[in-house]
Amino acid sequence: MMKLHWSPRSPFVRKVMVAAHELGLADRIATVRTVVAMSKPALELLPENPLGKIPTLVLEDGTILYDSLVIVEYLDSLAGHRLIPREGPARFTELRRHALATGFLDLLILWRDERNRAQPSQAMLDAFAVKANATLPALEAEIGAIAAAPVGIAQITLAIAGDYMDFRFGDLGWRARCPAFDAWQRGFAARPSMVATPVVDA
Ligand SMILES: N[C@@H](CCC(=O)N[C@@H](CS)C(=O)NCC(=O)O)C(=O)O
Repeated sequence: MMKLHWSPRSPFVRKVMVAAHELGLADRIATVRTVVAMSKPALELLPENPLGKIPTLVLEDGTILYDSLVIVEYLDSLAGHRLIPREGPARFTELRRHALATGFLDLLILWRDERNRAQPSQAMLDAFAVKANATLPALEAEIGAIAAAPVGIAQITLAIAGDYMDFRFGDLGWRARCPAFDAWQRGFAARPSMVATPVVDA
């Protein structure tokens, strides 16, 4: 079995688990609950990942892989490259769309961290809002093309970002602002891979 440092709250861990379900590899991964916090490094994780981040995957031969994209590339290579095209323009379009979706998740996590601080920086809060207000319309504009592509790491990450906004950023009102993204995301969220990996505060 492979071992995955895991948490039910982490959208990046969820990327790996949704990919594993899509690829039929979920039963080869044993999950280990690993508690991380930006302000409180998980010391027991540092020997395996000095950045102290999850997901971190340990293969049967002891090889360690991070971050989420590298892990998904690895799983995808086991299953015949179904989530990330192997080459050509489709590969770079998929990776660029993934970068937008995962970068948006990074932004949301940093934003949440800032706003939970005792004395948040207004400049930072404003900067996060400016970027979110640019990203949501960009996603709404591209969702038709993204939805027309095969299921891949970009769609997976985007659907997870939608659920993450529901989970932590109800005040963004993203579903009302992005009706096409909303409709597509509801459909994707019904896939068994998404249903099997709910994000919960546990
Ligand atoms: N780029 C990384 C991001 C992973 C990440 O930020 N994970 C969070 C949990 S959602 C974490 O481990 N945070 C702990 C920390 O930053 O110290 C990936 O895609 O795997």
